[in-house]
Amino acid sequence: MSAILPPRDREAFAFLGLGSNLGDRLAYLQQAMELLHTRPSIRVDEVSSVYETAPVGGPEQDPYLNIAARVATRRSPRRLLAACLGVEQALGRIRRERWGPRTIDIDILLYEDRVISTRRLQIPHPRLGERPFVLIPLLEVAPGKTLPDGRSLATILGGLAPIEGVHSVGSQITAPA
Ligand code: GSY
Repeated sequence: MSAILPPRDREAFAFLGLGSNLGDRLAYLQQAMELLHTRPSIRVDEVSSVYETAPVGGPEQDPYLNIAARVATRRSPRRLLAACLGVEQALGRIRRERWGPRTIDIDILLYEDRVISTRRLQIPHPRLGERPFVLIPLLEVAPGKTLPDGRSLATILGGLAPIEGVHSVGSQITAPA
């Protein structure tokens, strides 16, 4: 029946990248998934397994746990971003320094095949193609996915080999029911 709905009422699929390197990292990732799922018009559909990853950029800091998630949403990209920022705040994220340690980071990586470039929001995420800690979990929840420019995620990841500093620690986050 979705074909007869006007576009603004249809669910879109978006892919999120999440990371945590402060406190109980696993608990923050699980809570982020639960909180997003309770926000209006967001359904967390699938969650990747968890990877422990060496920090990239910023000051010396502890390793991250990273995951990716597929969400179905009736929100616009801008309203989805607002929900992600709200969950970051609820989980005590403090923006002290750029690329510094954080309880939780939630990035919109992809939103359908949309390309958006505003000061506050860039989709696809501008550093997506450079970061194995993003691409590896993302491929689990978006197998076969291509970027709006036609490049496949798998091909981009292949170009980053050899990959170091990304280790699977299993499927420890459950997708909210
Ligand atoms: O961009 C997200 C925050 N972040 C991460 C991260 O999530 N994982 C790793 N391994 N390094 C990072 N550096 C930053 S900033």
